[in-house]
Amino acid sequence: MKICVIGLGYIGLPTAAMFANAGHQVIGVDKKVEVVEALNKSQILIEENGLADFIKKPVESGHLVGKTEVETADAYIVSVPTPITEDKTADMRFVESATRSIVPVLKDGDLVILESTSPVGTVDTLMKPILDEAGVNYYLGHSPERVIPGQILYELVHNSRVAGGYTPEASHKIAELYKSFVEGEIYETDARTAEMAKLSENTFRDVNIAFANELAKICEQQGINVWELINICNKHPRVNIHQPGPGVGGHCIAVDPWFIVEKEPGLAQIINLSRHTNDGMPQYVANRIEKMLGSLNGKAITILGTTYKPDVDDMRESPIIYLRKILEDAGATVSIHDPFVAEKDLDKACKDADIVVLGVNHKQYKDLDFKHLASIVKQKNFFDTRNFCDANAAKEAGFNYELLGK
Ligand code: SAJ
Repeated sequence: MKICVIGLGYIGLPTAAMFANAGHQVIGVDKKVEVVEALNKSQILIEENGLADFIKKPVESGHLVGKTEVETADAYIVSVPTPITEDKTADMRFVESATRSIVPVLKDGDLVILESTSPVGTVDTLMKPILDEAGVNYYLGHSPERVIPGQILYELVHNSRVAGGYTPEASHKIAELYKSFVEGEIYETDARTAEMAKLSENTFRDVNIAFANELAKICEQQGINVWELINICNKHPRVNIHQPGPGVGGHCIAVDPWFIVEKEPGLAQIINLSRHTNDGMPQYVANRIEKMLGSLNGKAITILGTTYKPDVDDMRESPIIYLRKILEDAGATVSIHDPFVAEKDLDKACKDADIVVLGVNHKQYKDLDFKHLASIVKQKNFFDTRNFCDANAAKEAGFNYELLGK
């Protein structure tokens, strides 16, 4: 088939490459000229394991071509961002404009699939009325991506997938198309269920993390180590408590629950509270740091890691950005070390620090040389928000080591 993938970001580009490697003719469309030009030179501007190599073959064989405009195809896949606005509602402008760009080229029998995570009703109340303007018979539905950054190429193939059609025929056509590369189960349902399924999966994780964060606070008051507690609870065959931390980042889990709250604010109460709990964690961490230092004003604070999670270069909605702002607003000087996106020289970042804070559990921080660190910093204070560093090594080197949730 000829497939037009609209939006060449973290999801669109790997998906386009998957279809192209499976033998389809794929046009990857992005309005950013630099993204398209890079693709046509077999280059990528984002970091994702294996992706740089994965696009080479289809680009060289002509199966994957980058363009800035949508062109006629048999299937259109919309994978554009659905960011959140200031008032915590979905900004659907990109989905709307991508959908409009399909109208002039849409013909009988074509398939249009929304991949972007969207509020319930996007397919039937936003996309369908626009596409109907073409006056042709087409198939429409939602097949949300469920892949985790860092393992996108593996999960695109092996995860199960939802094919949520506006009609059962559309669900079936969507399922057939993804069978080109998906080895997991493809579950056919309607579009609204598919939209809600995607939001519910990420919300489950957000609520679970909020629970873990609440336990962390309770454990601190009750003289319990939350990490040990969760480890013990998770040995129960039906318990799976997630990990506490300095907050929830990324463009998915920190955003998607709001799309449910937006539709049903009166009903989505646990969901709403969980979002606020997780968003409150940077402030909570800042308070712990303040307790360790006596005050924040005039202090030099080094944070290790600033991406939204370990071993990726993605900073979207990272709680560390908020933590930094809170600390700076209180008069501290903050320096950030991150092997992926910030200062890469650890000595330089930690020199003369009053406290070093582990913000992200990047692999590089697993074996921190605390003895060496002790010779660089001004005060030997260390705060671990992830239960990741070697507490004994830190203490042996003379650090006052404290842990979130203990
Ligand atoms: N986090 C915790 N505690 C945990 C797990 C995560 O604090 O126990 C934090 C992380 O540090 C990070 C944030 O949550 O800041 C989100 O990270 P993540 O690894 O949980 O998830 P994402 O945002 O990278 O990817 C999620 C995945 N969803 C689920 O696992 C249900 C992925 O499968 C989705 O495809 C993706 O959202 C998406 O695009 O929606």
